[in-house]
Amino acid sequence: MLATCKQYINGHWETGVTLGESENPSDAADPVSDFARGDARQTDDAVRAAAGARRVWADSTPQRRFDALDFVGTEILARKEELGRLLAREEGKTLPEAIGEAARAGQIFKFFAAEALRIGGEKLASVRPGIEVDITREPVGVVGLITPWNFPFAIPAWKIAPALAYGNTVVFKPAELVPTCGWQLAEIISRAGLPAGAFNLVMGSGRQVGQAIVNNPLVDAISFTGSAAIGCDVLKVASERRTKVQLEMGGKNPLVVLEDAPFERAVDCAIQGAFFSTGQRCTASSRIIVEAPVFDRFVDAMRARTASLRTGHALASDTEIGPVVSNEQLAQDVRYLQIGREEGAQLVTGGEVLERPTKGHFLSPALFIAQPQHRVAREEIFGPVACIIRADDYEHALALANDTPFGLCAGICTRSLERATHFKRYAEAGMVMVNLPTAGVDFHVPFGGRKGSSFGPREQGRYASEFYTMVKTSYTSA
Ligand code: TXE
Repeated sequence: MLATCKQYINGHWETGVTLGESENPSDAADPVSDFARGDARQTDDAVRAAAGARRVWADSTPQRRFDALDFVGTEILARKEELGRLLAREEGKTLPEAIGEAARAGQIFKFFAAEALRIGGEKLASVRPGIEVDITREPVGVVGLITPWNFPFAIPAWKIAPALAYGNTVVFKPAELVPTCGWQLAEIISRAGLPAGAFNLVMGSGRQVGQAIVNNPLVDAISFTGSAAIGCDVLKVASERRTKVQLEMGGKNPLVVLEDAPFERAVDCAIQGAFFSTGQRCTASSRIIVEAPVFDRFVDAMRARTASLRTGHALASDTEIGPVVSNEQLAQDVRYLQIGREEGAQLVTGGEVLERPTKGHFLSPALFIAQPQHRVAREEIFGPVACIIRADDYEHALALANDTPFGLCAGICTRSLERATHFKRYAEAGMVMVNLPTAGVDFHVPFGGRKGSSFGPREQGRYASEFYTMVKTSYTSA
């Protein structure tokens, strides 16, 4: 049975201008939903509704915001198994990963429910006599939230929850590949007691709906996660209009493995970081940089572990690696496998398109030995494809780790406190992991990168207030 998913505009469920069908990447015979695809006009309606609700939501009490967000978090946590199943069907991550992500979304709403109670300010004495200075934080206004397909609950949650907690109104556009998850989240939020227009869901193509959010002058801030190319387009329009903007755009994250690393743990970190969630994570460890003395042994261990990973239907209990999200993404992965071979990277194992009992986009995890200049070692592939690169020593490994246009996350496996401390200091990334996979972060601390990976204030944790609020300085003379 297909769920029919409508848009949510100004407190009403609305059909779109066309109907789309959301597919199950594990099984073409099991479509997930029919969903309403909106257009620019409907997006403008949603933005106007959000603008109309600005004042009432900005003036709402912290208690009201807490209650709404806490309601959403509580329901998501109570339904995490069911929501995880939907996520696994629509996006293709394995069921345990999907349930974990649903739970994460619930935790994020809970976290920001409490943050709504903690919005504070500062009071300072003026340098002039008889004057007091107050520094307060106010909502930005209407925020446009544009999200990718790879974390269809968690990424929307970490944008929607702080937006509402800090008193903004929202126009949310999920990625076209995962509308059902976006709709499901909206359906829960629609029952949370928000005023009409405070939260709106529009669905459809990036070119129509996404672009209409970005172009609308009533939108005061845009938070985007997706590809670098679209992120740059969003930035251009936003900067012309002087709209506040926050971009998360992926990575090519290094995991450095030193000679003194706890060996099995380093292999676990590399396998987990490179291939889990089918490698479709912006924090995936796609460049595994290994010090020469352990290089051959590490390659052998990785070959054996990679080849033993079970790829299959996201809902099957023995699956470790789910399908690639779509045919287009599979084609991109296969194209990069071809590019890797043509440029002389050595395929160690995997990279085969697999047949399974159901018709899905299955690719066995692929491991290359690559040179740093190979495209497979420089460009974000966003699939189960990783490179191992040899480093002469630690200094060389650090230089290789930093030799990338991206800067989201960087990891190191070592027993040396000195090396770990040095790496934490000199890795050119927004996040650093020591003896941990590059993927897998906490929800209560900042998330974001440097260089080509991110632009604007950090997401998540209390640092989210930098983006979702504006500072006001008031002077009072009694
Ligand atoms: O991303 P897009 P896609 C990378 C990854 C992947 C590639 C393409 O390499 O293979 O991007 O994925 C909306 N104005 N990442 O096509 O197109 C779009 O509808 C406004 C890495 O999914 O950037 C969706 O909601 N919005 C990344 C969102 O932008 C537009 C995660 C992202 O879509 C738009 C996802 C426009 N002109 C993809 N065009 C990561 N690193 O986390 C599209 N959109």
